[in-house]
Amino acid sequence: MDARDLVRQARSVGSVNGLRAVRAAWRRARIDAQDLPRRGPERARVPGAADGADPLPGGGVVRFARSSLRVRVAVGGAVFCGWDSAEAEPSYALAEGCPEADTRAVIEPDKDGWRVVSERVTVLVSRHGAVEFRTPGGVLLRRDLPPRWWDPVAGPRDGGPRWVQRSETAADGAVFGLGGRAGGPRLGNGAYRLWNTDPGDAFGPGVDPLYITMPVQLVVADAGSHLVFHDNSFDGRVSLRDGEEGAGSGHDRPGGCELRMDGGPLRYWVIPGSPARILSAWTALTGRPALPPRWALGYQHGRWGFGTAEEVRRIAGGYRERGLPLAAMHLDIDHFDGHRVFTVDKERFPDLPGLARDLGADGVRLVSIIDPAVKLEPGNPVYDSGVAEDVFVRDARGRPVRGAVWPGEGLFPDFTDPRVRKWWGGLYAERLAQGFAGVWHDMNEPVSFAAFGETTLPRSARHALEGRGGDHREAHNVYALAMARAGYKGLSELRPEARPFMFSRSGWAGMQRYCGAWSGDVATGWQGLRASLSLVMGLGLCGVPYSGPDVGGFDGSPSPELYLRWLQMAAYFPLFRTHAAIDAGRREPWEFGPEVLGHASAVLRERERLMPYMYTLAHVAHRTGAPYVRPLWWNDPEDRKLRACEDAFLLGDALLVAPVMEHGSDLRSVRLPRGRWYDTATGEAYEGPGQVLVDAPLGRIPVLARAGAVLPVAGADGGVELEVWAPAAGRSGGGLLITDDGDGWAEPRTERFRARLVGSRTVVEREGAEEVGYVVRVRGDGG
Ligand code: NBV
Repeated sequence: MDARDLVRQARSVGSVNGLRAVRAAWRRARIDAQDLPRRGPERARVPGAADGADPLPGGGVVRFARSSLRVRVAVGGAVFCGWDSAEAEPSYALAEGCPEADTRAVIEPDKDGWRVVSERVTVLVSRHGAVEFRTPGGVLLRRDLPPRWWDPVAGPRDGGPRWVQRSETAADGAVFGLGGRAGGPRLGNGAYRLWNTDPGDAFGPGVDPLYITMPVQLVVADAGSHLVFHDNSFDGRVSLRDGEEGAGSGHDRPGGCELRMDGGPLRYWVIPGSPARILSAWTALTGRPALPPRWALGYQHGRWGFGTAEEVRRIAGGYRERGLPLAAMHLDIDHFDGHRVFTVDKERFPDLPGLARDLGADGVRLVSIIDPAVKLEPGNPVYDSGVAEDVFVRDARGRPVRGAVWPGEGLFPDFTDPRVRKWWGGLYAERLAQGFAGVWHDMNEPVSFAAFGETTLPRSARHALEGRGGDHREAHNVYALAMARAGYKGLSELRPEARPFMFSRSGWAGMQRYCGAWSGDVATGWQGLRASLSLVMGLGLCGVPYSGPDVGGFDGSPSPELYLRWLQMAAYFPLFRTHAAIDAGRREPWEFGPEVLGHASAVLRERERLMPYMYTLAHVAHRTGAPYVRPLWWNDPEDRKLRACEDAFLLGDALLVAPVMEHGSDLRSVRLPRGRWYDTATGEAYEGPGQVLVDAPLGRIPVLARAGAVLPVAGADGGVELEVWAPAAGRSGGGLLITDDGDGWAEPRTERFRARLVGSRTVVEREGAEEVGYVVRVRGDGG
């Protein structure tokens, strides 16, 4: 146990009845000691030599002495590889099962094995089971070496053999993804665990893993980019090693990846292409991101410990009186009755529907926390109905698994059972009746406090896994994903006219179909600010575009400067929410002095002004999987300097945001992608690619606009206007506006604009229309 574990345990023991956490830890250890199948003698296995191949739709199957490999190219260009007869289904990640095979792709003999040629990628399988993915031009994207399994000698075991796969990627490759990681966005040399984990304390960039892990890697290299997804929810470890160019004898040393899994199938998908194509194919496979209601793109304020309805009103009033925009307030577990999920403390919140109505009149929604564990307490209606419906996770001997949670001793619904999801989804009726407009799912890694060992369920705990049956080793990482599915379905059925608004602390590949995510308990400090950018960018590249941090950090008290810098950065994130722990300092913009208040108010107003653009980006993410927040290399993946840049991001196609990440700094060096960029504050033009110094006084962070960009923004009267940045000579530009009713399911309206120079004048046109139809404001030097 390291020091951090000790601190974590001391905290959880201190904060929730220590005895309970000790008991839960013992119980967990005992259950696993009794029931977790022991790892007996094992025998290592490799595929051995190939003895033939058979064609099948989309490719074929190669038969080896001790395994087989199915290669199947799907329509859209994603390639599936399944060893040991692993099929693409069943899968928690795939949105609609396995996509159809691309029947044009066929397997054929090659000099050292077989090859499957498809439009975007050629797959080569060697006689010993190495698999290469090459571009149509023949350049190597990745080479997976023959895998190795450890089979139990005593016959098949639940979960299957452990296995390891080593892979090589381009020497210049950069790796992103693996879910929400604090130490990225670029993932350097090191080991990354695949096991959703509550770090138990506020975290910074050094803490790994966190709440959302995913076996999803986006590899970006000069030769081309690809995404690889190992569809396996077991505990695992990814070790990454940077490549080196021209090392030793002048040859490149490829980048290395080793993936070790504790069980589950060895099956994976490879998606080659540009970053935009990859995200599109990835979200076609695992589901397009849910479209949040429009209000969820506004600024939101949470707090663990508002404590009373009066305090909620006071804070909302504080925003109103100062003319500060506020879209929602988030109630935490302190509004529950004794921390019990789906209840209300009637003394401190006597009339929640009334509160929701009053706030609603000012355009402020209420959002509720939801924890998965249900207090074990006969008489508690949620518990009673859960028992009646038999929804709780049991151990291998059929006894309900008890955990230590906020309300006391609790049981955990088994969301991997469709019956349980249905029951759970129905419970959201209570939240809607209380007037809540959305929900956030917490503690769903899932967490059970423990004085020692892991703070989750025993690995031997049984789960339905859609009727297949299995244990927590397989269900753990998909627990929150399945909970999100239950909540999303429940909300959509209970209130069919509205789009569910939901974000979650934990999740897995495919979670974007149902919800977004937030940072969890990011530490108050400059490192926490940095970690929050890493999380948002990394999640976006894994297909989860809607996320954001606790602005100001979860714990302690940020300095006025740090608070403001955080607010300035997060104003360009999809989820823009301040939130903090019960014992943390204040987070209201007016609590940091008049200077900060003035600047904060400018930030909140700017966010309001950008709403038409943000909402357009929400639709773009929903349609194409492209995240709102993108790395600088998004359109220039071959620019290595951009790949190395971790302190700035693109917001859609039009804006580049360079947050201030250090104390006392009023200047930012900003790396620019190619093309002309305007400082939106001063109008000064810069030419990329390159690095420039841009003023960053306390009142603002550098935000640059791409020349030619057409940005829909809110005008002074609230109507949409077009902010157009003059194209550079000889170039044109454009932009999009996507609008709808702000909620519901009606088809949105899409308008496309083009900007070009006529002489020195910038002219804007709307595609397919005579008139632009909006007030146009030209900025930059071509106006
Ligand atoms: O519900 C209380 C907190 C919540 O405020 C926070 O956002 C979550 O990440 N929750 C964790 C549980 C307790 C954390 C110590």
